[in-house]
Amino acid sequence: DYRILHEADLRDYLAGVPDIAALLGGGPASWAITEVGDGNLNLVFIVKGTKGGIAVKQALPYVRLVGESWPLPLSRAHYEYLALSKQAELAPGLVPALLHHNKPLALTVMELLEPHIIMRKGLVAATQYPGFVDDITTFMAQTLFFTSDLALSAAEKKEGIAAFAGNHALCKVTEDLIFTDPYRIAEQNRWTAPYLDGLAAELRDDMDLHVAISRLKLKFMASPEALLHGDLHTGSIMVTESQTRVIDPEFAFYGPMGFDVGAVLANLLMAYFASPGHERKAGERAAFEGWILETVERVWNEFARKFLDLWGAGAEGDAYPVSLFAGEKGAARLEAERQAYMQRLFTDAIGFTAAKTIRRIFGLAHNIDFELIEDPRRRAISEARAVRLARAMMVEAAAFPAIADVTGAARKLRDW
Ligand code: SR1
Ligand code: MG
Repeated sequence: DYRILHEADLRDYLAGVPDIAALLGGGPASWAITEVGDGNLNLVFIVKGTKGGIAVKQALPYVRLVGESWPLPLSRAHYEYLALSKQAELAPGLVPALLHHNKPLALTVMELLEPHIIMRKGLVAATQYPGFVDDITTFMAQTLFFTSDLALSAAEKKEGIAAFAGNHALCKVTEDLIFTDPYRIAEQNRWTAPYLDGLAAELRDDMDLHVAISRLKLKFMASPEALLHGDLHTGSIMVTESQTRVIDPEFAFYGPMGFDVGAVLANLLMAYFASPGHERKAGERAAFEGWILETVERVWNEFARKFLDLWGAGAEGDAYPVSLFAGEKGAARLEAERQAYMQRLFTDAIGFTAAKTIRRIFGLAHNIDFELIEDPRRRAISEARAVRLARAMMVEAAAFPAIADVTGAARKLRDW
């Protein structure tokens, strides 16, 4: 029954869904319908009636950014719906409310987030979000911990993996666009030429980097640690100064936790490196850049603290059986092991942060943090600094044992 819904079809469709029609109010003819999707994949409509508004997302059978030559399964809309349902249960209030889902139409109706904006746009405008760290770290700690073997029985965990296993076409997009194409000649790659031509060639010839990105790719493909959002960049987060809502989990699958954490860190760091290229009011630049780096540090530190608190609060997953860590000796050993686990997760997150940065500068899908810097020379300077840090984080991971080492290196590159 799938068909692409244009404005008139959508109006008729919604008129036939009593709860939604009642929520909107007035007659269908009075509803204002606008297509506002500016992402890479889908249609997004805002519908406003006399009483209320909704957001409607419909998957297209192809990649919107490229066109019909690149087909993409509609099933991603259902995986997104499943992931949003799970996230709403684990991190209530941090995702939009689900109002209606039609699997054959690959269509989901959600709460209209107003006056929220896409966080990336706010960061380009140097807006600070005081509640962001608390919200995003709660979202990540809750969704990652409670879908992992630390909290679930082996059977529950394997059922979770199976429920999302069919979303492999979306995983393949990530495997190609993040972990492979930026490091080879690929038709869809682009970068700020001619300034970054040399750096692009360096990356294609850097075998240490190729080994590092391939290890990360393997980790992404073969480590079903938890249910990931799968695309947790600042374009998948809507904010006001006091509220945060995570949207768009269509890339959800069971993968390595560090991939989601790295997505958040990478996009904050890119906002930091892009900042010198944007017009800022006097005093605003230093304040914003200071806030961004402090936010990078707090995202890791508060995520790690919340994750460890959940683990320490009597978790009953099948990994680390309580019976193996009895008594004082066991408790001390388990505590040391938890610290070691977080250190491994940090190392993963740092690698994925680097991978997520390089793909936005040399791959197909770029971000407005850099793209809105009009002067290509200034843009290239910002991008090259971000790539220098990313390359070091990927290849010399031992030089970044703590998050302060990342922000310290970012600061040095910013002033270079
Ligand atoms: C072809 S899709 C390109 C990118 O858009 C999405 O937001 C994901 O980040 C994907 O890699
Ligand atoms: Mg998206």
